[in-house]
Amino acid sequence: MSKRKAPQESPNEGITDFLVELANYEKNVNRAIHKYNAYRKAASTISKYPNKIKNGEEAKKLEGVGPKIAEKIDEFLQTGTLRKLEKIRTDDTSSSINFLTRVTGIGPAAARKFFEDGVKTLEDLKKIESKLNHHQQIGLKYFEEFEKRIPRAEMEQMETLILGELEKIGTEYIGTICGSFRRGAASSGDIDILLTHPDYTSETEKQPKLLHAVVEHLESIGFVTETMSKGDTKYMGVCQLQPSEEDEEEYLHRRIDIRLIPKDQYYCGVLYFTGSDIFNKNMRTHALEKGFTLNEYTIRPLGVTGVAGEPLLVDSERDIFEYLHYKYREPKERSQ
Ligand code: DCP
Ligand code: MG
Repeated sequence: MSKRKAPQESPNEGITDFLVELANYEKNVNRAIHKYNAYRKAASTISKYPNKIKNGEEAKKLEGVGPKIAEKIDEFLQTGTLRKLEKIRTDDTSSSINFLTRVTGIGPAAARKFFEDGVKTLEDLKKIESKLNHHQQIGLKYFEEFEKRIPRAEMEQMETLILGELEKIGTEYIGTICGSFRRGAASSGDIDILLTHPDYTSETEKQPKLLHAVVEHLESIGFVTETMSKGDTKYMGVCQLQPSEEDEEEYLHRRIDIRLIPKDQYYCGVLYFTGSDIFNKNMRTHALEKGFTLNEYTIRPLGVTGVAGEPLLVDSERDIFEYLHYKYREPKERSQ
């Protein structure tokens, strides 16, 4: 999962920026995930709104914008700033914790603990490097590189390389680069790969070898350079493209996640990891209204008592949309 989201261009950029900043504050500092979701949702609808918003009243007509957010929009439009944000920005606790969570491997809880131990900055982290866990050490080592988004052209090069190598390891592998890349984004925060293989289903034994063979091969060609964690079904690491003759500069180190998914759950996984997170939430809500429960693994009908039944057969993303009578949306149309 990537930590920094791409800014959205819109006539209301000032508003969406402050909403995203408040969202991150709620998630990282207060660990108030519902407030985080509420701000993200409002930011997302406002970013799609084509007109320049004139006041809170106008914004309140949009989905996900309630009276409290409308009030903040009024304050922002009238004064050009928000007292709440000014306070958060100058508050040592908030700004330090917010900063620490930008390091991969440091979540809101670890950040607060570091802060309480007097560890607040990159310099502080470097001083206690040996006390960090392996994931956090890598996060620190590549802090600047991981903050940079990956241009689409580089994502495309990595896609070609990864899918080409996959074919060499085993012709039956199926792989998809999901995340913002699949949605057509101009830049991505990380590389999210989903893998499956016909030999592996939710009925068979686990097959960690199918995942590890891919990771080891990508290491052997020098593409995967470092590992944060390697489980039976989920790999988290670092990769880097090798420069070709024409390239003048080295490529940066990038965050790469690879997940191995049973074939029968693959398309629910592809749908989920393509996102966006807001699109997923909306689709899950729609599913519940239609009497289904949808998650990253399965879609199941809900009985009258609300108990989920057996997973439905799914062999494509379209199957899921059809079960739900939800109009199919191309990945590019799934920003919300
Ligand atoms: N996802 C989700 N809910 C979460 C986290 C992730 O639904 N809490 C899904 C939707 C995301 C996908 O996983 O699109 C990948 O997560 P990322 O954080 O990598 O998000 P993106 O790939 O969309 O953005 P970025 O370009 O910043 O990586
Ligand atoms: Mg991503």
